[in-house]
Amino acid sequence: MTLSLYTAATPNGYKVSVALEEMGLAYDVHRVDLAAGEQKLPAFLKLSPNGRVPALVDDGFAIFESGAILVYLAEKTGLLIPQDVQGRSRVLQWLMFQMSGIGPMMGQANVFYRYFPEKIPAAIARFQGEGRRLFTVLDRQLADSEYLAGDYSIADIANWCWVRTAKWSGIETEGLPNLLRWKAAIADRPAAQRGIAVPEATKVRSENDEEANAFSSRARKMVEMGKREA
Ligand SMILES: N[C@@H](CCC(=O)N[C@@H](CS)C(=O)NCC(=O)O)C(=O)O
Repeated sequence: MTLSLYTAATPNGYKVSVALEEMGLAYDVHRVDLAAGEQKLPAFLKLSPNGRVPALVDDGFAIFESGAILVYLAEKTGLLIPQDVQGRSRVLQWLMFQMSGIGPMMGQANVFYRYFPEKIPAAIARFQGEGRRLFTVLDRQLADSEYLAGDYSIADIANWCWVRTAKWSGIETEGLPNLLRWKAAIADRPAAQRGIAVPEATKVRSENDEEANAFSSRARKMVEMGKREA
């Protein structure tokens, strides 16, 4: 397969680069400049109709939505997903949990806590509180198993890429020992380290440094663009 990844340095983008690295697949990287609005250009909308990264193109076949991309790659390679129906279902359950819960809640926590010019305490509390609640669900699951759904899988990759950025969303991970153990174990994986360096090496952002401020202003621009689109 000839794989082209359209991505940016974001949790949803990292999910795909981490999976590609774990699977040992070769791929080209096309960086999409979100602050410049490249994700809304007609050419990109042909690959990703929602105007968001990531998108993957496999021999001319385009896939959008990071969860669907992970399933596509896992099915095509037979890696990072069990082959039996129930094992597969377990992985999909925790993948859906990330796609419908962790991602949207942490994403909105970022918007209201970091980027929105008006600070709306009730909105910040709601999204951070919901994020923390979802973290406790992961922590309970990880009390009895090393990974979320049997062996290390695309479900772990999807959740980890968001959980590792908890600080940026202002969500506490203290008091969740199983979650922290799992987070550290995945961070030690060489493929995970390579994946989060695509398209560029970043660190979990801290509040005060220059990079964080530059990132916030880019993200604010994106929020503004989103408002104009709505
Ligand atoms: N559900 C989508 C969400 C994708 C998404 O929100 N991508 C963000 C980056 S993490 C993006 O492209 N933002 C740019 C924008 O909103 O214009 C997925 O998982 O692929």
